[in-house]
Amino acid sequence: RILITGASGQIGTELTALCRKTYGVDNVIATNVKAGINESVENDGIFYSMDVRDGNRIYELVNSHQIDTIINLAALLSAVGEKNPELLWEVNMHGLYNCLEVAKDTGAMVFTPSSIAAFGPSTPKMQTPQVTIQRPETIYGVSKVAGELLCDYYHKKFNVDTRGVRYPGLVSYKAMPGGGTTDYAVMIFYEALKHNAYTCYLSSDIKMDMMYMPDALSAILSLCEADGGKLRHRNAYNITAMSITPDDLAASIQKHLPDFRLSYDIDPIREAIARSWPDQLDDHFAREDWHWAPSYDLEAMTEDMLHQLRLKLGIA
Ligand code: VAH
Repeated sequence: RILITGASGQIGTELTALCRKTYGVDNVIATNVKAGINESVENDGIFYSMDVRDGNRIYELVNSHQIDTIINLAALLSAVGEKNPELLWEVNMHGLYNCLEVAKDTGAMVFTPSSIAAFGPSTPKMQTPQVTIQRPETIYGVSKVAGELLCDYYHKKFNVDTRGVRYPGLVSYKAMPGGGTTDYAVMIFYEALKHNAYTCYLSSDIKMDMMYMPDALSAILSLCEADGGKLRHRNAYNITAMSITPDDLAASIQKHLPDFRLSYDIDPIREAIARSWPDQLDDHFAREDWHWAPSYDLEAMTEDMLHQLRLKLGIA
């Protein structure tokens, strides 16, 4: 059985539904620090409100539900974390520590995502290697590097089966993003359909790795189902699907909405964070070790996002 933390977040909402469909509703225990966030997560299967800072509670649920896989998504993201570094450290680090401690005692696997935010300004920007300099300058990035190292430590020292990927920015239409630096890549679609215009808080030339949510979800299932003996890395594999700028995204939208206009009103904080991240990752280890292969490129993502959001927003 699978325990998901942060199940009502941008990734968690869709991962919970996919795991319930793939593995059976009764084999997925969804948890989130707060209830009342997402109807389907809370009503379409087993749900508990749970704070990952409460290690005993995690232990209780893992034991009582015979959990063999913990997917730990509970986290504060980059932009919101800069406003509350203490809370981020408690949730992102102590929450992960609690999951690893429970896994050490119960034998459960722990999947927890890292991010391109685990890299910093001194990291090579293009074809960013799997193993390279990691000196991030956000508390979120620090928690991601520390989390990667903590997971590798638990794997090496206590033989805990830890696995993870470094996510790029994630684009999706079901749940809203959680206060990251890449949220523009989601909001632009909502604004394009509602107002045929969007004012972006990042500069037009900021190139970052991005990925459509269906690919992000299949990466979790593929990596968790992979033969552990074939994994040359644990935390965390570089994965990417596209490397784009806000201008690239606007041009792709304009193929469907010719009059869409993108303007800029730079947010210096999120601009500085985005500029500190790589432009394009090298993800060949993931492609070789567990057959990572994204299905959506920019054009396919744009087409599906606009189609799905038209349905969601009731726009013709
Ligand atoms: C953020 N969406 O913006 C997250 C992600 C690569 C960025 O980690 O903080």
